[in-house]
Amino acid sequence: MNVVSSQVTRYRSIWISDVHLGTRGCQAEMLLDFLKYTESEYLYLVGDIIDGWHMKRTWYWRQAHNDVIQKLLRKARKGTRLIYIPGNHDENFRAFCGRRFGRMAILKEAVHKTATGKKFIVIHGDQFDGVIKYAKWLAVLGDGAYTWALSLNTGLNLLRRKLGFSYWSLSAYLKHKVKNAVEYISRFEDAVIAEVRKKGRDGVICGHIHHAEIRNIDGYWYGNCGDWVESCTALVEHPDGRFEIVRWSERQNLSLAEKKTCESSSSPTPGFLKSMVLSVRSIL
Ligand SMILES: [Mn+2]
Repeated sequence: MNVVSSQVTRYRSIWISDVHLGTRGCQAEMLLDFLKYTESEYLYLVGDIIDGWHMKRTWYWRQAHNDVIQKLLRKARKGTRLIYIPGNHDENFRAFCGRRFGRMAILKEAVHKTATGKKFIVIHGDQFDGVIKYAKWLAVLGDGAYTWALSLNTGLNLLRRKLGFSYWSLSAYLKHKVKNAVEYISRFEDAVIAEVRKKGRDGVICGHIHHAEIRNIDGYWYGNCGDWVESCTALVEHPDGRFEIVRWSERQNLSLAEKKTCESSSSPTPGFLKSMVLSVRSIL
């Protein structure tokens, strides 16, 4: 049945994020299938892999969730360079940033050098929630205020947590503002790109907002690897340096070797809006 995925595809690099293991919404079987039929030199886990927040409230864990972790570790043992960048839902792992476990590195932020020599920042993206929250002032106050908002976001959320409040997140905010989802996504992207520009890199790869996309923003490369709750998407780099979004559920459903390549698309379409609504509905 799975004509397309009946053989292993080799990529140079793969990025996955927002798997949310430990929640009912996690599409663990779909991810297992993806991991089974793909190989890569680099495999980046771009945050929110295990949903520690959710598990503190409700315990939900299935064999398939174990299998995902075992499969990832086995890939590392067999030679894949596994790089784990914790997100806000698995922030407990941030305490281990800078450590290495065999071939798996845990980093706060990585720089990926592409096959064509470009340098892309790899980051989860929750760092920018604060920037979006205060976006209106920041436009007025400028660059110093931007840096201030970034650190304020981290500090405020640390305090909120100590006081027993939940994290203020873009995802949760979007959930209540679905009508403005498109505008907020573009604000998120702008905030991320501002950081890339500041750091003098060529582009960025992130997750967090559960919306896979490849775009060119003001001459900078923006890639988001999506999620494994609704869309089942991964970002991949081919050996020749081409990037593509792989939509695994679509691949499974497609007959013959018809490949859906997600080209850069900046204009929101009804289909996009529908998937956005579906996606934000599922964000915890
Ligand atoms: Mn997140």
